[in-house]
Order: sequence, then C-alpha cells, then structure tokens
Amino acid sequence: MKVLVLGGDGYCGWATALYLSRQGFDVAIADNFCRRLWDYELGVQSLTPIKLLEQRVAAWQALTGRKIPVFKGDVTNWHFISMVFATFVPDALVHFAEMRAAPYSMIDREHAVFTQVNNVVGTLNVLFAVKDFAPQCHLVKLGTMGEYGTPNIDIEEGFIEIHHNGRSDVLPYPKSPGSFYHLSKVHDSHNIMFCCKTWGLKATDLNQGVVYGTVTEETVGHEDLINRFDYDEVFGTVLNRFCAQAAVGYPLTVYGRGGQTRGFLDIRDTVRCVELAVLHPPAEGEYRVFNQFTEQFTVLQLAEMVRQNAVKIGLKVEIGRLPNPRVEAEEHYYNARHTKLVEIGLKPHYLSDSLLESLLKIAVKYKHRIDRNAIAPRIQWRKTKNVRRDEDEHVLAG
Ligand code: NAD
Ligand code: USQ
Repeated sequence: MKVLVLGGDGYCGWATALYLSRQGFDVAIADNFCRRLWDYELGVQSLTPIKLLEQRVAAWQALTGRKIPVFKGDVTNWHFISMVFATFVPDALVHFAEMRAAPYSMIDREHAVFTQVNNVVGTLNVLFAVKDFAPQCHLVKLGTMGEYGTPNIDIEEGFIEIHHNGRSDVLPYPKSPGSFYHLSKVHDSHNIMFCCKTWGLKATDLNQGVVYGTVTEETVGHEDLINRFDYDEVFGTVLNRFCAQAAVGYPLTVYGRGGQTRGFLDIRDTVRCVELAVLHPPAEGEYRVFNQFTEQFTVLQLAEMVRQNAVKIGLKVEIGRLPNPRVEAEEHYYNARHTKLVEIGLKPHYLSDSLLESLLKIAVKYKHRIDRNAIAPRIQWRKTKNVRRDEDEHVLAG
C-alpha cells in the first residue's frame, strides 16, 4: 500500500514514516522544512542533533534497503500538492504538515494569520487533491484533543447524542479550543467532514493528545535517524520540557496551579495508531474521529513524576510555579473517551519510571545543547503585546 506522509521531516512524521516503511508500506514524504525555519526564527534547536532529510532517508535506505522518496514543497501551494498526488497517487495519506505550536500562534497577528492560513489552506488543498487525483485515498489527518477544550462533561470521540426539545440527533461534539492553533484544527475538522459528506471522501481525524518521548525502534537504529526533541517555550511540549529542565537543574515550569489535565501518549503509540487507522479505513463518505491518547495527567503530576525519577539518577530538581502565560482552566473536570483505537488493536505504552529515566538520560546526554534562555515562557495569551526574542535582545542590547 502506498502511503504519503505530509510533514514527514517533523517530530511525529519522521517516526511514522520510518515505522510504516519498516512495516512494508511504500512510503513517500512531503515537507517544506518550515519547522526547521521556525527554529531559526526563534533562535532555538532540537535538544537532539537531527540530520538533514536527505541524510536521514539515505541512512534508512543503507540500513534497510527501503527507499523513501522525498517531495520538497509547500502543501499550501496547489501546483506542488497536485504534482505530488499525480506522481505518487497514494492509497492513504497521513497529514502532519501543519504549524502545531499553540504559543507560536499566539505571538501576534502575523503568527495567528500564518498559522490559520498554513493549516486551513493546506488541508483544503489536500482535500481537493484527494478528490481530483486519488478519490479512493484514505485521509488520515492529525487533529488534536485540544479541539474539545476542557468542558465540564465527559468528552466523546468526535460525536455526541443530543436530546433537545423532544428530538435527538448525533452531532459533532462541541468545540472550545484554547489558541489560534487549536482553532485551526477545528476549522480543518469542519472542512474534512463537509468533503466526506459532499464528495464521498473517507477520512479519519486523529484527535491526538500531547506526545512525549523521542525514541522509536527505528530512530534508534543509527545516529543519522535521530528524531527531534523540542524543549523550548514555543515548540517544547510539557513532559519533554520538564525532562530537559531537570537535566540542567532548571526549576520545572509548572504554569499556574498545575491542575491542567491533558491526554498524553508515547511517540511509539503515535506511530502505531496511525498504522491502525490506515489498516482499518472508514467507508466511502465516512468521516470518523478517534481520540488518540493513552492516559491523562495533570501538569503537577507530571512534574512530580519527573522530579522523583530525576532524583534517582542523581539530579537535583525543584518544582517551580510560574504565573500562567496562557488563558486556560487550571483545575477542572476531565474525562475523555479513548476506546476506538484500543478496539482495533492498540496496546499502549504507559508512562513508566523506566521510560522517564531513559528520557531523562537522553536529556542529560545532550544537555550541552540546552539554551536556558529558551525555557521561560514569554508569549502571553492575554491582551499584552508580545515581544519576540530577537526584538527582546535588541531592546536589551540598546
Ligand atoms: P512538527 O512541527 O515537528 O512537524 C510538522 C512538519 O510539517 C514539519 O516538518 C514541517 O516542516 C511540516 N510542514 C508544516 N507546514 C507545512 C506546509 N505548509 N507544507 C509542507 N510541510 C509543512 O510537528 P509534530 O509534533 O510532528 O506534529 C505533527 C502533527 O501532529 C501536527 O498536525 C500537530 O498538530 C499534530 N499533533 C502533534 C502533537 C504533539 O504533541 N507533537 C499532539 C497532537 C497533535
Ligand atoms: N504547560 C506547563 N508548563 C510548561 C509547558 C506547558 O504548565 O512548561 C502546560 C500548558 O499550560 C498546558 C499543558 O501544559 O496546560 C500542555 O501544554 P503543551 O505545551 O505541552 O501542549 P499544547 O500547547 O496543548 O500543545 C501540544 C502540541 C499540539 C497538540 C497538543 C495536544 O504542541 O500540537 O495539538 O499538545 S492537546 O494538548 O491535547 O491539545
């Protein structure tokens, strides 16, 4: 089966492309490397040293004999994406190619507009490309648990039965996202659902929780295959950040009261969930949603787990408490259903002491690459003007 991985140079995309290739799928990658450009813009880099995509796919071919063709270009460019589809004609398409950092989307008007144009226009192009070039292709789209927000009722998998004035219907679950980025995913979901209904496309929206870890069976095979590990305030996600902070003795950055609860999963489960979705396609015209996470934690619980495991390997760790730069509930009800992927075969890797210890050891191994100035949160959700790091440094220098 031919699977096109859009965003295959990124954190989830690279791990997924290799995993699917090893499972025997014919994989191609498309990416425009904007993620690497955002590192330059923000003045940060992955904790782990990652190689150029050319080196990565060459190393994979040398190691396994499996070739992964690469298409370089922007999904928001119709000529590019239509050329990719006409050339590769995928049976399934895994769409990771979006700007995925909530803080980046909240920097200012320019970044909010960029995020929504990049994500919403990119996905619209993908939908038209499927319709025009590969109508049988199954679109597997990465959404986010953050589309739902934190309502005071149980969260269902995409749809909820509503009884109203004596009548009932099954309708999309209400959305209450918390950033311009999360909003872009809601807009995508509506567009995808509409195209399934109108054109008979088939799509799976994977509402993924926060991913942690960096190692998969494939990426440990050779140093040229190493995956990225973000720890900075913009692209770093909470558990990976806490591990990097522990490695350099930086007090763990718990925002606000720390009762924020989210769904989490190991990157090894991300790649398996995508495979399971690809292997079990929906019917023609069907738009379905899977909630893709394995466990839920509060931010404070994670900080405490990191602290305990860090102490075991001789690190001194304090839990810091920072004013929350975001506008979000800091203590709330959270109970999100996540059974559909388990029903089709997911066997979760739960967060364990051994996994935390190995993540901490990776962070310690590369701690010389950590810039402590990239850790503190500067981007504010509230109505203040955000100052970018380069401007900040300019102001300080002046
Ligand atoms: P990432 O930023 O590491 O990777 C995204 C990749 O897409 C990058 O290589 C980037 O260059 C590419 N890309 C972005 N816009 C593009 C465009 N217009 N044209 C071509 N390439 C483009 O992000 P990630 O962490 O791998 O996330 C992948 C997807 O999974 C995103 O859609 C994200 O919203 C979703 N997701 C991620 C997480 C997480 O914790 N990392 C959690 C839930 C959902
Ligand atoms: N948080 C802290 N301290 C930190 C970083 C984060 O307390 O140093 C808190 C945040 O305030 C938030 C929670 O941890 O309450 C999660 O933040 P995050 O940055 O780890 O994750 P988030 O911004 O939600 O975004 C990430 C990915 C995004 C994906 C999302 C899944 O970057 O692409 O969509 O996780 S979900 O959270 O389910 O929406």
